[in-house]
Amino acid sequence: MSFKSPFPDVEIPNLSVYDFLFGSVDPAEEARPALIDGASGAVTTYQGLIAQINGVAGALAARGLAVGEVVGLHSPNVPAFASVFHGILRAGGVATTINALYTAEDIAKQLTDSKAKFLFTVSPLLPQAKAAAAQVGIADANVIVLDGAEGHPSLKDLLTEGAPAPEVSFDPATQLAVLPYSSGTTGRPKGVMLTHRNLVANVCQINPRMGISGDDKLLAVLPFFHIYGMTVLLNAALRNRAALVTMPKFDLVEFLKIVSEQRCTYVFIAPPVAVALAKHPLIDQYDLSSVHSIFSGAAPLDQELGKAVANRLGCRVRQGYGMSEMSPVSHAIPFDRDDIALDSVGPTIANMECKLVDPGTGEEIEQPTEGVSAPGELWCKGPNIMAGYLGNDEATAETLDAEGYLHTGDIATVDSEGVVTIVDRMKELIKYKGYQVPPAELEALLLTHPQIADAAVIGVLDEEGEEVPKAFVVKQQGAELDEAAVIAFVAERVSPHKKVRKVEFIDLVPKSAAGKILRKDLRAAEAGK
Ligand code: 4UU
Repeated sequence: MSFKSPFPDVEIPNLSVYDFLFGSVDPAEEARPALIDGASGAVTTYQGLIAQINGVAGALAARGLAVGEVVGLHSPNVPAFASVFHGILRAGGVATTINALYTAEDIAKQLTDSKAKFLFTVSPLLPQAKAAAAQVGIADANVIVLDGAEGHPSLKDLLTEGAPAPEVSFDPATQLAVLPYSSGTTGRPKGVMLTHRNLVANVCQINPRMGISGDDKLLAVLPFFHIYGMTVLLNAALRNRAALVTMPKFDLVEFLKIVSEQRCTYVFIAPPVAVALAKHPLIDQYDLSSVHSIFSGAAPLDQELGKAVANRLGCRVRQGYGMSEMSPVSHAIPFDRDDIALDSVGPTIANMECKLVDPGTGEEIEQPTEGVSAPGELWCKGPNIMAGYLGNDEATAETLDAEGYLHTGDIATVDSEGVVTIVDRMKELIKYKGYQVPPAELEALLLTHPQIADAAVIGVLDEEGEEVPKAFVVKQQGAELDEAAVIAFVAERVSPHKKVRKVEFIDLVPKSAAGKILRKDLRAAEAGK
């Protein structure tokens, strides 16, 4: 038996993301701040944001963007991100958001795979963006630099053209809105096909649980390019007419300064920030009394750590769980429930049902009538589940079953009340500070080293309890190679979050008869150390 959300179903309107978020903005809401640049304090009102969204949509349509065509968006969190993101969707385009830490190689791969026609970036990231665009044949005139750069149109150029937003018509239930990249349960990053309906649904599903209101000022330091920031910040916050205070990257002092100066009320984080909030002496030097809630997701939150943050800041702490393939949220501790353990991810959100399946036997694990169930792989079904992976039917079939359940690759338990706790991850994926690190990519790179005969990469916990990528390396015979050399070799070739941070030399990578790396053996050996 599957277990259903304990909450009643919510209605999901059949609207495009733009119509859902901005179709009903009333005159009183137009003057409210939608985005505040954390560094400068510059405000974009809802009216200003809507005008910019339509301006971007018009400029893209005038340049020939057709419904269903893909646009790359490669930028850290700045207010203009929202105008461009929603402008692309408003024009019927599909936004493929690109990690701001990516190398030119990573960017080129995503642009090629998604067949992007245009690329938006910012001047500090232009060298890698330009190299990638050149590699895939996107002309300079179609590489738009938000803050301007010689030889490229800027956002201002697009907006001053004054082209009207196009009249587009599409079915929100099937029309793709975004293509974030995720490695899913195995292999390289793949385009996750999320429709307008998927995104609208997830906002409707989480809205009653997260308690974001028009009076809130949310700190937007979690990247908008990642699905967590995209849905919870760019979509849910704007739907509720809250204000988003943007920060392009995490820096503790800057973070504390902005929260206290802007009087932020609701702060969305990944667990590494919780560590700083619980322990760092600097925290006491800032007035953080405006914060009523901290919400953590993207990696496991420790219960004691969560409690320490709540006590120190005198605020609510909540945890949610999600996955790009689920738009992303499937579980969240409701804002109005103080009694749910902080190391759980709460009950299943509305309109969803789940199963726990024993990965060894394939048998379903029953929800207990009292206590906690045995662990099993979490499968989820609902209107927020992706349409599939772009151009990869095989990966889609491995992840989405015939009944519509998404196999998350995470191991969880459920209790009699329906509260789910994530206890392990069976898939390959490594999370470094909440960012995805696909081990397959690092293994392929390690194999290009002339002195490496074979390699496997898994996630291990470092001294602070944070997950980091560790490489198990088999040297070529007679090779002179040490840990530092392997770390440096990878670091020179990948974006910073994908660096290998630990290395162990072994004689043989454990593999199945079919040649698949037996990561679980490496993980078991690691756990026994
Ligand atoms: C243990 O990380 C995400 C989405 C995170 C998210 C978003 C909105 C969390 C709460 C929320 O409200 O997506 P991906 O695709 O980058 O990574 C998905 C994987 C999961 O399969 C799981 O392994 O990240 C891990 N993960 C978590 N693990 C995500 N959240 C959690 C969590 N505890 N709370």
